[in-house]
Amino acid sequence: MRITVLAGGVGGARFALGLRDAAPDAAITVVANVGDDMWLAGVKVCPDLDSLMYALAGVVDGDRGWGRAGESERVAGELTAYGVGWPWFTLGDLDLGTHLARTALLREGRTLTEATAQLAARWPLGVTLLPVTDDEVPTHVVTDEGVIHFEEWWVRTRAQLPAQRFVQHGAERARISHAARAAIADADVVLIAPSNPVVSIGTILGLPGVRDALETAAAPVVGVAPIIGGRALRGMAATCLAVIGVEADAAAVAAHYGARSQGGILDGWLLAEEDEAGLAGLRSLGIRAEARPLLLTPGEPAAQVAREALALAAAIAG
Ligand code: FO1
Repeated sequence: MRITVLAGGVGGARFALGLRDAAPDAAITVVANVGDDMWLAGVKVCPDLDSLMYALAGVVDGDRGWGRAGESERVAGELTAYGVGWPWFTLGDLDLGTHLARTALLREGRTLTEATAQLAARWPLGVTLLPVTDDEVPTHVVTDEGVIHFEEWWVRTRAQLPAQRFVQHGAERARISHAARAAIADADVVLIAPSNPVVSIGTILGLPGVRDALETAAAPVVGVAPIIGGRALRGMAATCLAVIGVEADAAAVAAHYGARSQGGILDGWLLAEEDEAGLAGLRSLGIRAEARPLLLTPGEPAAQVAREALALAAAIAG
């Protein structure tokens, strides 16, 4: 069975690990957000691709969900001393190895897709990891103090600087990659991971060609709520949802993604039992919604969430 997952970084990684456990014989492709990507201190940093790669490789810093376990920060200290890069955005020594390797491959003319494949080949990830596009489409945040890169808003201000809107810089000239489009078109199941619905999933959907690929996909498209009981699973989904005027609610996110029969992207949606009040409304929108335990505690719970998503997809396909 071919499964394609649209995912961001930290939340997406937990779901991808559960899916790999739940469907060990499936051909899984993870299509990752690239809106957090940036050039920093001369190297190309891809936070979501790296969180997914490190988590699937079993080498991620488990407490933070990003960067490498057992990391050191000797080079970062030198960069800060030279006034290069962002002192508040820590590039660990091992992590810099990834960024240097990626930068070298890109400078040799490889696409981000090709560079990602070479980096990922170092470990037995058990899935294919793809950027959603080979184009550079950084997410910028329009704030009261000017336009800044998403990572500056997210990390330096902890998303506390009031944001007026998010802008996918250069999206109009970008396109979904051939590999990502094929991964959606050829899938037996397409899953939307419980990643940030605005700056991870939203920025994937905002790339030209992605919505079209989902609308024409033969596979059922099933999403997993990133919010349980009004609390964002990871990161600051609630803050980001407020910026775009969507309620921080599991059913509201599904309604925002929309039913595929109504021009949106979803056939099915899993929300947590504490949010089951939203089921009827989603079903009336044409989204097959079910309430299930959604906590992505590593191991069996995360695998169970993935199994439930696959079961809903099978029911829809059936
Ligand atoms: N997040 C932080 O809160 N502080 C950091 O210093 C930081 C550094 C960093 C370096 C590489 C990388 O891939 C991710 C990093 N992150 C850091 C996490 C990053 O902001 C998040 O992974 C995503 O971009 C948000 O979804």
